Amino acid sequence: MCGIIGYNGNGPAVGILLTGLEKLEYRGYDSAGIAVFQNERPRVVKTEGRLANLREKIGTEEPVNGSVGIGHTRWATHGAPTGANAHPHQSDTGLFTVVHNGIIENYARLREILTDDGYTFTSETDTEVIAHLLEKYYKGDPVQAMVRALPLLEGSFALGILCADFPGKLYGARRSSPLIAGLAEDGSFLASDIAALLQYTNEVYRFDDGELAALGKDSVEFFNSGGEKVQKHKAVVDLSPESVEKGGHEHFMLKEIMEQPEAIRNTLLPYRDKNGKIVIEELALSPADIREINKIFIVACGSAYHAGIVGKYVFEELLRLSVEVDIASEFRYRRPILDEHSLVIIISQSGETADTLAALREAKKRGAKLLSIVNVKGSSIARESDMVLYTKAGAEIAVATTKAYSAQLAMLYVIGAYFAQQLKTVAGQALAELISALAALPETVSRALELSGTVEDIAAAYYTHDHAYYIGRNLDYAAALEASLKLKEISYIHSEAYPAGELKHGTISLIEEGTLVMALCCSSRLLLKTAANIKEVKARGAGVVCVCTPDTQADLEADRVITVPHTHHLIMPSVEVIPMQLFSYYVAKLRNCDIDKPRNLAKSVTVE
Ligand code: F1P
Repeated sequence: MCGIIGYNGNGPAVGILLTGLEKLEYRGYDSAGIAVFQNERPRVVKTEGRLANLREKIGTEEPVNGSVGIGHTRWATHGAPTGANAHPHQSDTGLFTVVHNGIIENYARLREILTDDGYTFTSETDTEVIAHLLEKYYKGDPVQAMVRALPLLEGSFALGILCADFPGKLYGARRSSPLIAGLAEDGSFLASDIAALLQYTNEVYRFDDGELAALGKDSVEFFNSGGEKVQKHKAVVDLSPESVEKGGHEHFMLKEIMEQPEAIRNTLLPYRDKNGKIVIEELALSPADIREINKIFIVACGSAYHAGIVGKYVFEELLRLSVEVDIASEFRYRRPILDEHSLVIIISQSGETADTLAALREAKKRGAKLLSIVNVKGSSIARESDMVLYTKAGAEIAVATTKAYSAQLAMLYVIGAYFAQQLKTVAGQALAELISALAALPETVSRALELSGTVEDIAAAYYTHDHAYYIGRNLDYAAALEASLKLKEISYIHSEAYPAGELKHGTISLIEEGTLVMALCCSSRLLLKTAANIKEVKARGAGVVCVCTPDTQADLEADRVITVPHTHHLIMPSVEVIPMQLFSYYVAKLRNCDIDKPRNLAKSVTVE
């Protein structure tokens, strides 16, 4: 939520800040602003709406000159997305200028105290208290002002700060929200995410929780929360500048859909040895440790949660172990029953999702074993986990995830197959079949992507609908959850996913002439059951699109059929979700939606 950029160098800051914000716009895009030191005073330009509005505003005003500045793209939490609430925010005298990502939970109380102290507020944001607090505690040293002011804040923050007394410096601080610093030939940088820095450097310093930094034109100094200097090591990020560009595609989402075979291939690659066995060197679990696990919890949010539901079906079938899947924001507050025999698997693309991180901490407190599946190296969840397995989806920019979800599924299959191998819960031949289907998955997904044209035609037939219902049983249902979320988040069509057998317990009352039902029918074991449910909705006038395999095609009474390649039944979700992602994409395109940046959403949800 919200993107932060900071620059201190010799070049013109305004262009660098705006280009950086472009790369971070996926994090929030309801308003934007910059502050640049001009004649030794920070000059602020901000406006509601997309970054394009800010560019336009800057273009019509007197040129913003200067080579030190901060910028922000916002996802509103406190106060509507207006120009007044856009960041940066300044303290009363303009001494401190601040951009913030996160939430200050005790801001109302702090605002009262600061108002009593005589400070005036010009916005409804929680952020403004930070600027005033810094001014209140300032005695000539901005780092010391941070040391005194920041512990008074409850909640989360990543901050970019300018102090008018030090026009040659830029300051940063972090608690729970992501922040990195970089040093390149052209100057020093602060950013929420490496995407904004890749064109300058791929070597970054990651702020640990509680750390502060002061950035000069060619220096980055780190301090702990007490203001003592700390030595930091640079981390090298394995991403190219091109990986955060569209590469000829109209949208990042389509590019990322097309990159799925590679994302899956790269994710699977390290884990299959030459004898066709699964090896996971990063797992600090002996066969005896694995045998001691009596329950698995999978905890995540959004699409990562949907990947977890696939994981439940896969693990229960392969391991005959009970698996609970929970939404992180529920899990963290429901006092889950965990002990040292529980394995908690945390799934997160960004590794920064606030609820998922809090769920991880809760599980840790209760003594469970912790294994995380994360896409972003060095992210908070990765750093706080006992064991981390990295998906190798590369940078994902479109807010609606596709390739990261597919990579998460691939990783869950690897874990399932590995545990089954260690626990000997699956016969050798059956396990070998699963592992070889897994090895062939990138190729199978490539073939599913060839259905793009067929799916585009079907999207053209249904894109005007206002409602859609996705149905399926077992793993088809797990895939339906993700398929339905994709449609609603990018096309704004109301969509729900139901277990096919459950529809008649209420929701079928909504089916009427022409209602769109997407039926996922890739499980041959349950085909006849789902086929009967399709008949039920057809009898009530629904238009039905079926996703099936060559073996499950017969017996389906559908208006349109999408036939995907067949693979091992446990990994069918990875294949059937492909045309569903494409369907959502083409529907959203026909409805002229902002596909990569759907309204009200943000890619990295760092608030509760
Ligand atoms: C979870 C998630 C994503 C979704 C969107 C909002 O994020 O729900 O699945 O696509 O970007 O956040 P994460 O924990 O997997 O980063």
